[in-house]
Amino acid sequence: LQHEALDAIRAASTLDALQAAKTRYVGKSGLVTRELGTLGKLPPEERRTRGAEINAVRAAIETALTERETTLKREALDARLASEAIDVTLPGLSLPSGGLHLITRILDDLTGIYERMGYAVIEGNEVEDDHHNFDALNIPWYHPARDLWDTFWLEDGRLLRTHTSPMQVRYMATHSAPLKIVVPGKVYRYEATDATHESMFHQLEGLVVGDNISMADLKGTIAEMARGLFGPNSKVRFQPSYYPFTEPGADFSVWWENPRGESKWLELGGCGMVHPNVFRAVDDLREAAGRERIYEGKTGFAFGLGPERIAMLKYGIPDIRYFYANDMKVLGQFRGEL
Ligand code: FA5
Repeated sequence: LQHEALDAIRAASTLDALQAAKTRYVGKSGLVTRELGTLGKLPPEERRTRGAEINAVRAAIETALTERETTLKREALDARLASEAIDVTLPGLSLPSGGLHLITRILDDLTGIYERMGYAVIEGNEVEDDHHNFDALNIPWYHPARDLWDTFWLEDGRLLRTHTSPMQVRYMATHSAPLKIVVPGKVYRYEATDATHESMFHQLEGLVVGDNISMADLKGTIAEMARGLFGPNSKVRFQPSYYPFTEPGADFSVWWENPRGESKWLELGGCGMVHPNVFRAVDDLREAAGRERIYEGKTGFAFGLGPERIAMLKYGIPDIRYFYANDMKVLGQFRGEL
């Protein structure tokens, strides 16, 4: 019996198997325990020697059990230590790092240039109403210029702003002059996309209102922005244009030389002197809200430009749709640029 038990103990390769062997031989109703139970039936002189014999067997089995248990436990621990070992000399995994989107960087650059000229940076809402996006900007519903801004209408009659100009109206309705603000943000147009047109893009609106503000101030401001964006030798050109909310209105371009030595006039956006009808509409809104009419008789200029345009020319990006296709191969090239 002792040989059989010791063999079984040696063969136990897991703690569970060892426990089974323990139960079989020295458990409550194990084989050795049962032998002890038979002692009572023996004559007293045999009982002593037989008892001593069985106890010796039992002790040998228990010693073997304890030893085997220690060995198995140490093996399990060794295996775990080996599998969980960390090699601190291996090089670490590098995590991919994020970066600001190219357009975010251009907008940050632009607002930085204007902040240094004393402008406040304001953000507006992308869901607008007809009145602020059109009527108050001197574009009544029957005005043909509405066709210039194809619109995404919402079911409740509101719309996605087609330009950042409604913030001119919103800001003046609640703030007094003199003022200098720029408004960066997303705008939406219901148009077919192509290499130079997206249905979602960005604008930076500028508005300055005070006394005796002139077209010369506007030109000087745009020239200063161009120097900030494209360097000290950049040149600006204004061409007459039409916007219902300006009189007169103009488009402005900058002379742009890229690092490859190419140069051309790059049209950046629209601008002009704020139309008296816009000031009147703002005063109407102020009056309706119980505020003073303060804008009639003021002068001011406004401009609106597209940062995607700037990025395309500055970095030679041939298609505006690259910006929002979320292709990391494209976007990743511009991390750390500017
Ligand atoms: C406007 O939206 C006027 N609100 C700008 C303005 C403000 C004029 C204040 C006068 C005073 P326009 O529709 O031209 O104007 O758009 C201005 C600029 O936005 C364009 O010069 C161009 O750079 C950009 N832009 C216009 N449409 C798109 C388009 N579909 N995709 C990308 N950029 C566009």
